[in-house]
Amino acid sequence: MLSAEEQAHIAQVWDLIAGHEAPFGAELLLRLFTVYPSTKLYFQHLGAFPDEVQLLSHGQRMLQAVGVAVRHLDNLRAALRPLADLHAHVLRVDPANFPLLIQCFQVVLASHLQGEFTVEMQAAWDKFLTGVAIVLTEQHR
Ligand code: HNI
Repeated sequence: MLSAEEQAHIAQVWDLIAGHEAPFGAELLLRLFTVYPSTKLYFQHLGAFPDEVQLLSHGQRMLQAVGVAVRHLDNLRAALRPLADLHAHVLRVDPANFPLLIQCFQVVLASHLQGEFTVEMQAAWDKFLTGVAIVLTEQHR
């Protein structure tokens, strides 16, 4: 459960991302694939080195889903149900990958927002993204 203050931190940071989902998402994926190459296993259909167009396109879809989550903080499970089914049953993404993505997400935020990205904002985003990851992985077997 997120406090009112945590919700405000999430909304404040999201306001800076909204409208720029594609470039933020592409940078996130580039960091994820570069820092943790094992994550590329799930994206083999994109080839060994996904190009900018692929990164922008998938990055945008991923960040748009984060935007949906931001708008449904009180009801993440219902809002993300189709995506949870996809990741757990179809893509079968190992839950161990999610903390790697969360770490890269925070680095993207910190590198863009610099001093504006306070420790309280990082704590709120960590909690929020962990909540999203729990929903996307809890059906994994
Ligand atoms: Ni994820 C597809 C959102 C974590 C591997 N993923 C999607 C789609 C969205 C999405 C949206 C597109 C769905 C569709 O087309 O209907 N993924 C998210 C979110 C997170 C996340 C919000 C975490 C916050 N995904 C991960 C992780 C991995 C991952 C950690 C693996 C390392 N996702 C995939 C793969 C696909 C995917 C693989 C399919 C890609 C494709 O090209 O079809």
